[in-house]
Amino acid sequence: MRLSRAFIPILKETPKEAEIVSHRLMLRAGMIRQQAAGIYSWLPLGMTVLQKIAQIVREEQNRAGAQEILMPTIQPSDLWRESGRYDAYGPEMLRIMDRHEREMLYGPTNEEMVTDIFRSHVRSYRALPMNLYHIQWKFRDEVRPRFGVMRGREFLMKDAYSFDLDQEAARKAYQRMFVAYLRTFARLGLTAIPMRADTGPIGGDLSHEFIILASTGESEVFCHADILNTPVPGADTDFMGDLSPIVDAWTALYAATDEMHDEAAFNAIPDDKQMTARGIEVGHIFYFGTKYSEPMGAKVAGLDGVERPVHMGSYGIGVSRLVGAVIEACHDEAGIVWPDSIAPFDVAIINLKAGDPTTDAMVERLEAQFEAAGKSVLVDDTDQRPGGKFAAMDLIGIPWQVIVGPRGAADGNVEVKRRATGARETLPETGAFAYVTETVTK
Ligand code: 5CA
Repeated sequence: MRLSRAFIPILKETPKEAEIVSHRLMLRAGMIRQQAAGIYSWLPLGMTVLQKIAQIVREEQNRAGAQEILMPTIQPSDLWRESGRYDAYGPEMLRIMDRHEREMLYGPTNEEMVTDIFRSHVRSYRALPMNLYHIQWKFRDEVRPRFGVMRGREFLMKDAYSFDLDQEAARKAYQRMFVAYLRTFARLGLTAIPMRADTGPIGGDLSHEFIILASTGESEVFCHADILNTPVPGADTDFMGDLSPIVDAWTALYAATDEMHDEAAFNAIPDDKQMTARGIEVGHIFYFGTKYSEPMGAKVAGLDGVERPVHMGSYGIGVSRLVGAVIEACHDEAGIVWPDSIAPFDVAIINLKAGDPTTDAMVERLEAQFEAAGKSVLVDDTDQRPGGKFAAMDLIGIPWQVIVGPRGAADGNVEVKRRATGARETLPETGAFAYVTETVTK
């Protein structure tokens, strides 16, 4: 992609309405545009990152045995009357009347709808365990949408729903998602800590929030400092095997959000290991048993032929919130520092003298070499001053910059800069590709 053709509307000034760094940087880098309070358009750079995050979430859900579906954003109110949540949900729910005066709503979550799908098609324990997920827009009419995409009204969520015969099997389903979440957030370059959490309007009595630590986080959290050293499970994890050792290792040490905080338990931690911090909730998992299956009649026959309400859990990840959360965790004074796994481009090639036959030819060779290896490349072919080019590339945070200037090009050299560390190397043109690709972690 050529920067001269790319739609990346970079802002020179710092937008005044943005209170936190991720919101400021997303606006300055031209990733999003606000259309109404808490409602955003995603411009090309933002859209690419959003899709990359969604893809990692999807791969880890599939690895854990969940199956992808797509439910609509608009739901009929009848389902929510069956569960009793239509009135209980209150003004956060956006209620819509269609032309036949049927009450509809823009889904804030999908427990009712997925329970309806399940009850219409599944009758026997033989179909279990089952986990269905989708990645779909939600609407919650938040009292105070703020911090850009971090607390929006319309936002993209991955929500998965597990179905099991009994509580014991449902606990295993919960563990599978717990472990999938640890892997997902690690692949996004984040350390997310599972913390005992309140269940709110979703219900149930077992729940963990996955929290990343950031000074701008909305929740106050408390944990044992050593929890940050717990190992993340590998790609070879057997999700149908016993995951208790992994879950136990992550839950043995104290970690709780303020709603679940137990002062006495926290004080029992040695003083130098007591950690109080602010955090961003990037995921939330729930086990709620038969809360929806019982009133909605979602039953399965067990081995004994007797029908019982199915045991359920639900598992959310804030996909659009994660774009902001990653920036909160990965930035410096100059701008965003994308983790390699979700960067909008893998490599930026900066032509310091666009129009010069030597630099142009070198840029084209490098671009072809990276693209042939499946790397996405943004070529800065504009005629801006070098200072402006460097500032723009630092702002949008592409992990590698390959700088092609007329002097270096005359000697066959380029400069390679790692955005995260600022480290620069002068290399022969033929060495740049190997240097970058051998350091990129996918
Ligand atoms: N049905 C359950 C699990 S699927 C559920 O809705 N859980 S939730 O309410 O905790 O939301 C799941 C995740 O969505 C949260 O952890 C958070 O990361 C994200 N989220 C929730 N509200 C917002 C919002 N207003 N803006 C952006 N992301 C949000």
